[in-house]
Amino acid sequence: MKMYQFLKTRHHKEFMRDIQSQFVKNILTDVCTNPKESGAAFAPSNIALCKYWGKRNPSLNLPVNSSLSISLGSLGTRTEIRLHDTPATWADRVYLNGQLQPPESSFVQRVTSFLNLFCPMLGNVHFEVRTENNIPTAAGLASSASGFAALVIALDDLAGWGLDKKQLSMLARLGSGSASRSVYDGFVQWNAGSNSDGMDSFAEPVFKPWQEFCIGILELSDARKPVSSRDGMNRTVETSELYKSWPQQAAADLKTIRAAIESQDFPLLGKTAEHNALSMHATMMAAWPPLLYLQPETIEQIHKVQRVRSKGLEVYLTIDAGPNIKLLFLEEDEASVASTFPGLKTIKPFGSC
Ligand code: 2P0
Repeated sequence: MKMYQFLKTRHHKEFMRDIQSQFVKNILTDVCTNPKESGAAFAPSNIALCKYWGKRNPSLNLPVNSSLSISLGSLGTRTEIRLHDTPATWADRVYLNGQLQPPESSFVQRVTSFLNLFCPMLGNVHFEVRTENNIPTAAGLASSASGFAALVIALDDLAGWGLDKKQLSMLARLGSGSASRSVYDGFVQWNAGSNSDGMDSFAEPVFKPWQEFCIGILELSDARKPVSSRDGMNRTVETSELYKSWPQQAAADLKTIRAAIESQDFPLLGKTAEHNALSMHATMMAAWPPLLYLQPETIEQIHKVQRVRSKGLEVYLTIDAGPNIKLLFLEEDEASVASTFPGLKTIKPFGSC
């Protein structure tokens, strides 16, 4: 059995829970719990310019490579959480955008199994979670990133732990790797770390605002992706010969993107981010069974971006594990980019949306 298949077995899930519970205990060792009735938080969504692709430890969501993202300002998830002490028949209730979700749905299962990791500190309780996403639907923006970040920060608010951002980032990471970056605004670097206990794998802010920086969301398809990012990256690590060169390239790209942010060198940032995203897709296509998230419309738009760039429009692209494209450009080109790509939704991470 391949490792990515083994990761789905009950045996592995139980093993994973033990490791995650221990990790949560380690973080909360010297912390006092002082719960109130409810807690609330907002966390932004984020888009990686240097992608996270591949785990060195799937139980603790420890990545193979460090990554760097940009948070999307006021686009993200707002979550409110309440405690209910028993009755035993009561189950956790999870609302998404005002709708009570079926307990057997994968969304509820993921949220409740994450929250259950914290039950030893909170007693025999049930949770009521109300979560609202204002991310454009079907835009291919990872709602698990802002979702788990908002959930952890709301839980900290409810429990009165007073955790710092580094601890919040590590706990959000347990829910979803990219969530570790969503505890901050602006440019954010998630350090892969090298320790097996996961205590050195957390995100940090880059502290370099760039007012003119724009992101354009090009929605091309709202089809549900056939393979989740999680399964896709595990399969890539396991079966893609091309993946062997990925960690080295990602490390070099991260360094270049950091330098481009420092010097506000937009062409350098743009071309490195585009190269990084397309290289990640190359590792996926070389997996077996192959992972092809790009649709015909995606390929068409990649050609278009290259064509308009060759005519002098400074626009670059990045793509996550899906068919939609995110354009990168500066405010001075906003009008030209918008007229070239009809239907584009522009986000200014350092300004107003
Ligand atoms: C990223 N992605 O850096 C990369 C680029 C998708 C492509 O992080 O298994 O949902 O929960 O840690 O965070 C999506 O993966 O995966 C992702 P898990 P996650 O944004």
